[in-house]
Amino acid sequence: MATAAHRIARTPEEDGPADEAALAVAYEAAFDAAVAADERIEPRDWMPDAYRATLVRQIAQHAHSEIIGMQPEANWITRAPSLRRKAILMAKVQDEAGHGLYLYSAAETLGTSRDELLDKLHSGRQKYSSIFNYPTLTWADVGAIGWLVDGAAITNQVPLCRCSYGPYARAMVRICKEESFHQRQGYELLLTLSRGTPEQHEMAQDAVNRWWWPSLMMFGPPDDQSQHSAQSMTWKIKRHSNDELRQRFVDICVPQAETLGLTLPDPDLRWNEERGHHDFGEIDWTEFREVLKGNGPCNEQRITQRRRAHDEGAWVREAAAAYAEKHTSKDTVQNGATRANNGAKDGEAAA
Ligand code: FAQ
Repeated sequence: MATAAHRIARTPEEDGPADEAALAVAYEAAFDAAVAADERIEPRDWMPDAYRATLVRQIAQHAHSEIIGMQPEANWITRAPSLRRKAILMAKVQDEAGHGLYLYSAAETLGTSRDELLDKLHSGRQKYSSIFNYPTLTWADVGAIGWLVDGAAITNQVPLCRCSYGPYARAMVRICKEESFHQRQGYELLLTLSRGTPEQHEMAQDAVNRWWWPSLMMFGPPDDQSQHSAQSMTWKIKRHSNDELRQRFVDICVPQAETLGLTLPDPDLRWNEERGHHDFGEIDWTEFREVLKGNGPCNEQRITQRRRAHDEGAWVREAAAAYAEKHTSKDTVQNGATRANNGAKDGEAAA
């Protein structure tokens, strides 16, 4: 079946001396038709420059969030209260590194390189999620991150599995499965604490008090201040607005908090029969903007640690590159030798 997608892989050069302006219009029309038909745009397809730039911006920010997000939880690996909890936490932190790698790979299909993206992160030219600029003060914070931060991430990311850009959408499928497991481990951890001693319960409540509002900020600015939402939704990169997803998250969390026996720190939180949703209090957008500007409690610590990890890992990257190079040349020599041998055998056979 001829789909709208078969048309955009050709480049102007392949099309010969045809009128370039007319071709540009045709490519754009084919791209719009593919998006409208809910087809996936793939790396070799023609796409508008602004669509490519938006994807690089969002995927890079997402990838950076995954790897910076390792830090607050890794802070507790050595102090996890049991071997079981330590093993679970190590696996989770490792998963986040894996998510970063899938996402950097997805960004690379758009013609950028991982080095370039990391350089932009390290020099402050690209963002990572505001949430990771808050400290993990107690063990209960590991639970609150799993329940609320991974929970918010899933709410935001499940619709991204239907993103119009193929490599990003496919990466999100696997990431969401893992995040869902992370969310449950956080929930189970908090439930254990909440049902434990009064001190443990208090620790769980304190963590929820500190992580609730920053988790709501993860969804981005309110719709009327979100500069990218409208265009990203037209391109079907985003499927829902920031406020829609934030509302969905609040509605999911309220009954979960009741089961946990914990209170969400918002006196204005109540069910609105008419809207069929929970009303909730005003988010402190000044705090959000300050964190984005670099003035959150841990911004400096996070980026310093990231730069240090990158510098200290230089020898690993060099060793891996040297190993790959050695194997490529060995393979080339071996393949050459095999071809020569085969040639000799052929020669013998011919003789
Ligand atoms: N933090 O016009 P919009 C995770 C920026 S992964 C920092 O609404 P957009 C896993 C935004 O970039 C968490 N910056 O933008 C995990 C833009 O600035 P720019 C990360 C924010 O793109 C769990 C400006 O504000 N998830 O947690 C934030 O349409 C546990 C205007 O905003 C993703 O990245 C923020 N919270 O919508 C790991 C999901 N919000 O770029 C470890 C993919 C907004 O013009 C442990 N991303 N900004 O300079 C998205 O869905 C979108 O990019 C939004 C923002 C929804 C974040």
